[in-house]
Parts: sequence; C-alpha cells; structure tokens
Amino acid sequence: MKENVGRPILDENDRLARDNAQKLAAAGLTGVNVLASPGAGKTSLILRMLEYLKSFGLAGAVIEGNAAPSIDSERVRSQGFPAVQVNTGGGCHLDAAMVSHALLELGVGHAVRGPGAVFIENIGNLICPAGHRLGEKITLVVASVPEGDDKPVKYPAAFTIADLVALNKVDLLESVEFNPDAFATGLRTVNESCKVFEVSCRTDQGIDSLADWLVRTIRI
Ligand SMILES: Nc1nc2c(ncn2[C@@H]2O[C@H](COP(=O)(O)OP(=O)(O)OP(=O)(O)O)[C@@H](O)[C@H]2O)c(=O)[nH]1
Ligand SMILES: [Mg+2]
Ligand SMILES: [Zn+2]
Repeated sequence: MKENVGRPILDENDRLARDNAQKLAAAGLTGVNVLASPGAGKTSLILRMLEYLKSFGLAGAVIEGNAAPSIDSERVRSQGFPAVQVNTGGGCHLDAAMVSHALLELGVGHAVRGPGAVFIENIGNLICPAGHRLGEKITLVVASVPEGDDKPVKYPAAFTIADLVALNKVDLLESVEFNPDAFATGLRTVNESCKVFEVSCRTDQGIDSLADWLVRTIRI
C-alpha cells in the first residue's frame, strides 16, 4: 500500500521530465543531472566542464538548484555562462516542473542552443534527488575524497543510476584516509557499468579525460 501513495505524482513528474528531455534534444542540448553531497564540488566541476565545452565551440548553461540564495548561479554567470537559479524554498530535491520553468527562463531553443549541454546542479543530497527524473540524458554523481570511500554502498540510490561518477578532490588523497580500491569495489557492487574518473578541480587532474567523455557523448 505504502509504495502506491506517491505513484501519481511520480508519473506526472516522469511525463514532465520526458517533455524537458524533448525540448533539450530539439535544441541540440544534452541535459546533465549533477548529484552529490553538499560541498562535494558540483559547481566547481560544472565550471570546469563549461570552460572545456566552450573551447570546443560547444554551448553550456546551468540550472542551479539551491535550497537558499543564488551564490552558485552568480558564480557561474560571473564566469560568463548563462545560469538560472531555482530556489526550492528549503526543499531537498529538484523536480521536473521546476526544471521546465527553468528551461523557459534560460531561453532553451532561443537564447541557449546546442550543440552543447545544460547542467542541472541538484540539491546537495544523495537520497531523494535520485528518485526524480528531470529530463537529463546523463546522470553525473560527484563524490569527493573527504567524504570517505564508503559512499557508494551507503547511498546506493544515487550511485546506482549514475552514468558517470567523478571522484573529486583527489589532491587530498595524501591528507585524508581514503582507500580508492575500496571506493571502486563498493561502486561496482551497486553499478557495474558507469564511467569513473578521478579528478581534482584544484589541480585539474583528470578534468580533460572527464570532459573528453562528455564531449563525445554530447556529439553522439
Ligand atoms: N581541495 C579541493 N577542493 C575542492 C575541489 N573541488 C572543489 N573544492 C572546494 O570544495 C568547496 C565546495 O565546492 P563547490 O564547488 O562549491 O561544491 P558544491 O558541491 O557545489 O557545494 P554546494 O552547492 O554548497 O552543495 C569549495 O571550497 C571548493 O573550492 C578539489 O578538487 N580539491
Ligand atoms: Mg554548488
Ligand atoms: Zn527531497
């Protein structure tokens, strides 16, 4: 019984998510849903990807989901990229209706056209964002070294649906207890096929490889 309570809302969400996906595809854009804990490095990594896409002549824009102020969207705009803010008013995930409004505000199909990507920075939380499709083609989960190597097994909901996992802040491997093999083994128990890149937004290690994969996927 309990499982059925949320069902109609989720179906409506899935319908809107399909509309968003179609709108993005029609504009030549790939939606990337970025999931992570607070502070894992979502905005930092999105900014690196935007710079990389730009260097390849590809478009990039961001929908910033935040429970409160517009610090992240201002950070993206100050680097010269289009961004809109979605304030959830304390809510812990984005849904497809919020993204639908944000796509309009961003001017997808008009001001923002592909080929390229629209990154959707979800609320920092590895649980319920995993249960809401937004219209993305790629789900990127960002984990970071200071969070510990057990996150994939503790938060399987997010890691299971990932197409791409970025293990960020590898520059801190020397100073934090983190076993990369344990992380990789845990991840493979919940997701056999996702692509994994070890990266650092501070030293730029691994950023090229991750961005290359993204560019190739956008162009397919
Ligand atoms: N050492 C190190 N610090 C990093 C790296 N990437 C990001 N940071 C730092 O981590 C902090 C959080 O980075 P953000 O990019 O704001 O993370 P976020 O996931 O967008 O954070 P929220 O939006 O608040 O959930 C900042 O102080 C960054 O400078 C990295 O690769 N190495
Ligand atoms: Mg952020
Ligand atoms: Zn939630």
